[in-house]
Amino acid sequence: MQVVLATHNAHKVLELRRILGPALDGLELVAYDGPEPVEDGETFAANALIKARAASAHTGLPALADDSGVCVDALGGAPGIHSARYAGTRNDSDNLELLLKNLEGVDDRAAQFACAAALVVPAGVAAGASDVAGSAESREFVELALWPGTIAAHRSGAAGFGYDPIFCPDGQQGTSAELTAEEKDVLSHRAQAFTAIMPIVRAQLLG
Ligand code: ITT
Repeated sequence: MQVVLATHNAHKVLELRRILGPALDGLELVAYDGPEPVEDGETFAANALIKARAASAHTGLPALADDSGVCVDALGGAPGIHSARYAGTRNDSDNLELLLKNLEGVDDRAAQFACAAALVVPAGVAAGASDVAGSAESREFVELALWPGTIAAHRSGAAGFGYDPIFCPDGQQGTSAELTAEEKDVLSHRAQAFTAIMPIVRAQLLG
């Protein structure tokens, strides 16, 4: 069965293909290039559902979406759901530099990456072989995961994307941009949220 991955962020696609790996057995993950909805939800979960609903409505397929960002305690949770455009445009380097600037002289560097993974199954899609007719209602599921850490004073490391060069995960030596892909894929907010939602995806779509 096909499942559309409702993101335009190539870094997320790369990470999710690696993370999901064998959990995709029997499912075909297809890219989404349809219209981007307005992300006007107030939470990661609400925005992940907005993206999954839009991709499902556009394609008629079950849709998976990711809404994520970094939440800094000393900034009241900012940039949070606004992480992708914190500095005004979708520029990872500008966003990261603005966050460093806003934390200059701040001692409390506690932060967390957050990821909401959403699944939307359109009406009529069968829940496995035993459900011949499929549900008359669409079905929606969300899993939220957090990855605690601190914000470094300077950028370090070249792997990953976004805020990785300044995010130091708790229990690790450096930033998440200094982890190998294999290490980040086990620890990250994205890995945790999608690991939690995949059994639901499989039960809903494959029975
Ligand atoms: P889609 O909405 O198309 O999925 P997006 O990049 O706009 O793509 P979000 O609104 O969820 O996605 O914003 C996520 C931002 O949070 C992303 O652009 C990064 O700046 C940051 N982010 C999320 N996960 C991250 C990670 O694993 N490492 C570093 N930064 C991350």
